[in-house]
Amino acid sequence: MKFSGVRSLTLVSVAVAAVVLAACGKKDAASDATVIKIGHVGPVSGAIAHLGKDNENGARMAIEELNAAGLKIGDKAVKFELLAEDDAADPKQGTAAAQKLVDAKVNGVIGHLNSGTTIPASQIYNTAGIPQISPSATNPKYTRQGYTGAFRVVADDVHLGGTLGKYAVETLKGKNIAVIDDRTAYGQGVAEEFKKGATAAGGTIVGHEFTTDKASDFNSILTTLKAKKPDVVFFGGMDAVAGPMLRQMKSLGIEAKFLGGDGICTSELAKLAGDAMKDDSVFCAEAGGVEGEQKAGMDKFRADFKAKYNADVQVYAPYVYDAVKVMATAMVTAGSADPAKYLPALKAINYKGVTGNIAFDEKGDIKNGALTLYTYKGGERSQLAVVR
Ligand code: ABU
Repeated sequence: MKFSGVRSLTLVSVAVAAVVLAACGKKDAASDATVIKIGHVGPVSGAIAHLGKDNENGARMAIEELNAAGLKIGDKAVKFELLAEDDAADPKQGTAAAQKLVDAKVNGVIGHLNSGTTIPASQIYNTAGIPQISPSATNPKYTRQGYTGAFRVVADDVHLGGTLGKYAVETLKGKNIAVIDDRTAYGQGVAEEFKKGATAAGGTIVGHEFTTDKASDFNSILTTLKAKKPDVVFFGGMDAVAGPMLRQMKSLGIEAKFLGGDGICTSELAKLAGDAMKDDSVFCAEAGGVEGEQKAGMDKFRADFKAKYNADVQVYAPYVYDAVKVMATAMVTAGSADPAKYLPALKAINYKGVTGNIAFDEKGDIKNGALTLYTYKGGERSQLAVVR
C-alpha cells in the first residue's frame, strides 16, 4: 500500500512537472533555442561594488538586446544566458569565480574588472580554451602572456600612465610631482608608467608613497608628501580610496592638483570626495573614448542605461556592452559558439560599437585605442579631450 501510494504521488508529480514545463515552453518562445552561456565577472561586493554593478549592467543590457534580436548561429536559434559572478576585486575570489565559469562550460567570458583579478583568472580560461575579453583591466601584462584567447577593449596602462605623466607636466605645469599607489596590479603599474611619462616631459618626482585598496587613513603618507611641496599628486588606485584621500588632502591644506587613471575616473568620485573636490582640481583619464560622429551613439547608450537602471554610467558599462556584442558577432560570423571555432573570427573582428571601432592587434589589445581626459566641475565629470 505504502509503495503504491508513493508511486501514485510520484506519477502525479511527474504529470504536474510535465504540465509546468509545457506551459513554460509556450510562454518562452526561445525555450527550444540553443543556450549560449556568457560569463561575466566583476566586484559586485566590497568597496568598488558600484563599478562591478556598472559593468554587470552593461553585460545584461547587451544580452537582453541580443535575445530580443532573435539571433541564429549557424542554422540554430540561440538564447544568450548571462552567468554573473562576483570576485570582490580579490585575486583569490577571482580565480574561484573563473573556475566556476569553466566548470559551468561557458562559451566565453567578459571580465574581470580589475587587473589584479583578470590576470590570474586568464590562466584558467586559457587552460580551458575559453576566450576572455576584459572591458577594463589595463595592466599590460594581461595581453602579454601569450594567451591566444585574451582580449581587451580599452587602452593599457602604458598608454594611460604615460599620457597622464606628460599631461601633468605640459598642460598642468606640474614641476614637483608626488605619487601614491595602492600596490595592486593596476595601481602600481599605472603609477610607474605615470612616473616615466612625467620624468620624460621634464617633471620631478618628489616622493612616492604607498597605501592599499582597502585603506581609509592617509594622514601619515600625505603629511610626508606635504613636506615636499608637490604641485601635483598622482594616485594609482580606485575611486573608493581616492575620495577619502581627497578629503584628507583638504584637511591637511594640500592644494596640489590631483590626477589619476581610469580607476578614479567615475561618476561616483565626486560623491566620495564631497566638498573636497573643487572645480578643475581633479583630472583623470578613461582608457577609451569617442569623438565626432561616434559621440551620438555613446550619448544614446548613456541615456538608455540611465532610463533602464536609474543610474549614471560609472566608467566601463559601455565597454562591457560592446565586449558582449563583439563576442556574439564572432560567434555569428563563425556559425558556431564553440570557442575553438569562433576564436579566429574574434581575432579578426572589426566591429563598430558605442565605444568606437573595435579590432584587435596580435596580442589581443584594441587597435588605435583612445583615452578621454576629464576634469570635474560642479560634481560632474567634464570632458576635456580625446587623445590617441
Ligand atoms: N583600469 C582600472 C581599473 C581596473 C584595473 O585595471 O584594475
